Amino acid sequence: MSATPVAPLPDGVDPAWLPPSALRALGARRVRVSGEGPLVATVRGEVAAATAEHGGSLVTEGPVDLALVCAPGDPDGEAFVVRRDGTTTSVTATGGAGLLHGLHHVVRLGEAAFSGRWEPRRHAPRRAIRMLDHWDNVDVHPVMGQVERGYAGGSIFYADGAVRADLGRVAAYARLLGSIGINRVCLNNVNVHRTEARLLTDLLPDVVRLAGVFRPQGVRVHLSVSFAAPMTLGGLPTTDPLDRGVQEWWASTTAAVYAAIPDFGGYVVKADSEGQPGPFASGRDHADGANLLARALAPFGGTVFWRAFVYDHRQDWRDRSTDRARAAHDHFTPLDGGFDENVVLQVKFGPVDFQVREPVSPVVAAMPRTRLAVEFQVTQEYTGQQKHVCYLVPQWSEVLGFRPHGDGDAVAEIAHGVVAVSNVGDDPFWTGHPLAQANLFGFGRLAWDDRLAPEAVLDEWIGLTFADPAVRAPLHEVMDGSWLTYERCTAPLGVGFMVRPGHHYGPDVDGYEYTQWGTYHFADRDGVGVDRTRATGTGFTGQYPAPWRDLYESVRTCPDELLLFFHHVPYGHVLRSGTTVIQHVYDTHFAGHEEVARTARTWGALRGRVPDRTFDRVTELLAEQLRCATEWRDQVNTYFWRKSGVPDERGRRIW
Ligand code: GCV
Repeated sequence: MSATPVAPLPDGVDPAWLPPSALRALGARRVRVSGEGPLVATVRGEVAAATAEHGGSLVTEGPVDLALVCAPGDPDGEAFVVRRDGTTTSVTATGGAGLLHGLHHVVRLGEAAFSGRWEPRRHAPRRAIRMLDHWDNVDVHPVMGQVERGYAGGSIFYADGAVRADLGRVAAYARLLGSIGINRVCLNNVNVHRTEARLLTDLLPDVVRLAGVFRPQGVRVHLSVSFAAPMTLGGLPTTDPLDRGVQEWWASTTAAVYAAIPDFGGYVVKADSEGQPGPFASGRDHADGANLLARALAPFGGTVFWRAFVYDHRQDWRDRSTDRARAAHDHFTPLDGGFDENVVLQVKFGPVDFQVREPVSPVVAAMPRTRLAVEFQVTQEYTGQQKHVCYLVPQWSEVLGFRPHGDGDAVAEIAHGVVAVSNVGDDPFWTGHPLAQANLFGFGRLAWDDRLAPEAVLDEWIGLTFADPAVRAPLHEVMDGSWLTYERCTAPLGVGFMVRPGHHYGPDVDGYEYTQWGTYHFADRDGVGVDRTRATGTGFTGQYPAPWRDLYESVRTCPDELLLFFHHVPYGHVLRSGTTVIQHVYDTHFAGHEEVARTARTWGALRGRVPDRTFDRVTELLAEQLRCATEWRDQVNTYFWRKSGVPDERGRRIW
């Protein structure tokens, strides 16, 4: 009966949502764990540690309060059944992963798992692919740092130009991921630089070590690979996906990976995007490119995650016919049906780039013969960079619940997987902002079951993370609405960006207006917004099926929050809410600022109720958030007042 000891938390590292107190209810019980296998050993290790801490016992016979049973059946099963008979709670699963998920279900329930009577209930993930991508570099990149768009310090995987010798921190991270049901992790940046490309070949032994740390938590590892690898690593004269030599190179390289890591998950590829190499160089399309890798992976059960983030990043701002929002649909929908079974097309949730508000990507509804994964950003590139409180689960929940055909399946039902860019680094709090841990937790929970309410997910996170029940209500006040507050503070009505080019932090209304990146707002003295209609604009609305193609097309039916994404309107245009666009800009920016100030006051009352260092870190960051909200308010309001000449009807101060 083997037990894998719980990885000790390295000194000074925050326990996130698994402090010892989170396992108190379970740890105070008599518990039996039945079954064998590496993940059952993980469960047994968890129970041994919790019972040692809280006075319960791990027993092999006699009556128990909790029976965790791995029964014969599908060993890869992730589902579990939880029931209560008399005074015994039991979790039954056929696979070690299912048992681990069941254990953490009991942990989340706390005392409620051991009281009352309830019907047996089966829990199963709503989708098999629940993945986190790390944009970590082995080396420190001169512009992007070690973790591209990382706001929590350096990489937990790499230091000093190599995989870390001590993977204790990674083991603690794997435990956190296992507890929320994440089952795949990609270990390196999709922008694959020279050293990182070698993770596939001569640095593979280090990837083997990382895979060994994730495995006991049911997490398979993946690598981002460069499409140019046959040339850069293999010395071949071409990367052409139809070239026999290239195919053989990928086949033999992949076979070597699987010889070392039999449960390797597969590849992630950013091709022909923002300077990354791809099949276009050989005159081939993205199905040719993706299938090349898919065929190398197929004999081993591997998957290629092929990103749909392909657009012209060298656009001329004068050119009004090119619309970045159209790009993924234009490139990929003609290829529907042409991808192999083990290709997953990874589509950013919106058509542009992880903005605080975007419509759902039209690609999701347009490729019924392709396996799709929807990609989110847990890392807060455009949503406050983990300096600001921004609980993003409501945004993801809204996206997953969106029905592209009006009725019929929601995004959550269409997508085979959900993927997100991780927000973790070597910061003692993991995520820089301690409250950003809730986004990581929430992503896992929503990936498992998109029907969970964001407030309920937050409630779980608060209950596990903080021992004092009195913090629950104030934390909901601080976090529940923080995404909408962030939206009010920043670019209005879905128009996006208005951030400083490069680092993407803080306001800069015209920052991207005359750049090559295709992200414009077109504000002039009369109005603002991007005309993406079929009638007079770029025709992007036509990429949606009914009813959205028509609802978005008309200013009368377009949802307010997306109005400027789809339309260029005069400042005096009256929104469905009854207010004018210009007044909405003023009102939301004043309101957003006040909400941040209120958040800071609510948080201030938590001194002594949360750990001091958490309190201090959040307090410090809220001061920065308020400074930033002031800057956003004053710059955006002043910009639009100067452009439009329309004063605030409430006479508030604009500069
Ligand atoms: C990894 C945005 C980010 C880039 C990122 C890219 C992507 O453009 O700013 O840093 O590159 O998305 O998703 O590939």
